[in-house]
Amino acid sequence: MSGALSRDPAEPQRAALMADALTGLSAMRKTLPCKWLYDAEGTRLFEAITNLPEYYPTRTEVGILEECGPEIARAVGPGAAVVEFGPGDGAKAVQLLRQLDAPVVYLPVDIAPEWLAAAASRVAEALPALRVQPVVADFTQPFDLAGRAEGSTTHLGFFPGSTIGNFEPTEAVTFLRRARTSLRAGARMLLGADLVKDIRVLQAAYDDAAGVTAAFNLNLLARLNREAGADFDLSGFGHEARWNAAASRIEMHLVARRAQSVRLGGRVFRFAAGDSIHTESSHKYHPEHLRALAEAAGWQAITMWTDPGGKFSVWLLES
Ligand code: AVJ
Repeated sequence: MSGALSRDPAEPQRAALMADALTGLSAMRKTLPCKWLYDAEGTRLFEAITNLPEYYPTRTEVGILEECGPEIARAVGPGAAVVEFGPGDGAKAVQLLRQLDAPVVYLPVDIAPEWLAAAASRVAEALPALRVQPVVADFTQPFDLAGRAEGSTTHLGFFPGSTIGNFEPTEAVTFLRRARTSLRAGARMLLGADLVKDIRVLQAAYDDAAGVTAAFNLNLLARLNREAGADFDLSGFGHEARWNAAASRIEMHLVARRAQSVRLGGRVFRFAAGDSIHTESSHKYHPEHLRALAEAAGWQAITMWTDPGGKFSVWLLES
């Protein structure tokens, strides 16, 4: 049955996964886009990562938002429409919205309606008086809020978790510029970004002792087996977290433990022992570099908050 005529809502997703896998595995340096890490199992494993002792970003950012909440609330003022790019489970939105001064509406933006619904209902339950208006859109592209922010005095974009770090720096500028266009003129943006630090801390955060990050990474191959009919032998690949100093980023790789061939979409992909598939980049910024990216996208950095250890940063940008 052709994808276009299929009634299975997962079919276009699968076709896109297949197309990305064929392109990525055919490249000189094999790669798979990190967005495919997040199926139901990947999302569950990522949640587990955020609770690991080695994975500092989530709890550090939550701590900054807690500590600096009143200051953020004063800077934003009353009556905000909060637009979150990729709301996850909505937990960070609840934390932010509770601290703001009388926010009017929460607009989570995501391409996956089922995740949006989960975030929206979590926020609605925690803040029953708030209007919640999910927006199904690819937030890496311009989108239209189409009157959904009515009654608000100001727009606040919210992009926590250092997801900005998963973009190449040039893509990060493009994202920030498009976000500025999608929000109303005079909008603000609250942005979480991980900072450069001791390599050993980074290595441990992306290659934890319990092996949860390894399972998260390897799940991508399991997903290709499940959804794209590939025949990866998971025992043939190992997880590696590599610091790329030139690009200031930690990279996740899946490294072939031995020579092997894998079938996918009627093709055969050969691996020599040690060949890797690059599955994610997580850029770590110096504050000046992040400020320069924001300014290149037309934003002004108003305030940067950080934790006492200087591990993570939260930025308030103004357009
Ligand atoms: C929350 C998507 C930014 O890059 O730190 C965690 C994902 N990858 N461990 C990050 C992730 C490996 C995470 N992001």
